[in-house]
Amino acid sequence: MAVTGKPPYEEGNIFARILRGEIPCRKVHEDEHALAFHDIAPQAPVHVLVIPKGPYVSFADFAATAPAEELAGFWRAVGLVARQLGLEDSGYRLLSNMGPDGGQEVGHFHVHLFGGRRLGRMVP
Ligand code: DGP
Repeated sequence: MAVTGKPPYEEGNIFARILRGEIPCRKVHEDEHALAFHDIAPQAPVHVLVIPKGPYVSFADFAATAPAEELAGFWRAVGLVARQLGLEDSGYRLLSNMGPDGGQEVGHFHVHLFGGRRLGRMVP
């Protein structure tokens, strides 16, 4: 039988350090459930990362284990950030890399928000 359960959360990951204020970030938004800041290596004119405040390793971890209030608060913040950045009319793209095959590099769940130009087609 497959072993399931919560994957270990590494407290030293870069986004945990940003949340603790140990590393600076260019903050876009912060509330009870989420922090949003500009990506250090932007891939589009607007490239913002939105992260939950809780210790979730990945999307799978967040989706499976976060309380409903945190899930709702986080996704509401994502929408709020997009609106705040003025992207709602022109549109934008949300992306979350999950695990090794998904190309996830930082072990704290995050959503990339891209916008500011007509984005190319998604290529797997
Ligand atoms: P991912 O591959 O989905 O885990 O993306 C991680 C993103 O995090 C990547 O686009 C670069 C960004 N990043 C890495 N280190 C830092 C940092 O110290 N500050 C900021 N603002 N972004 C970072």
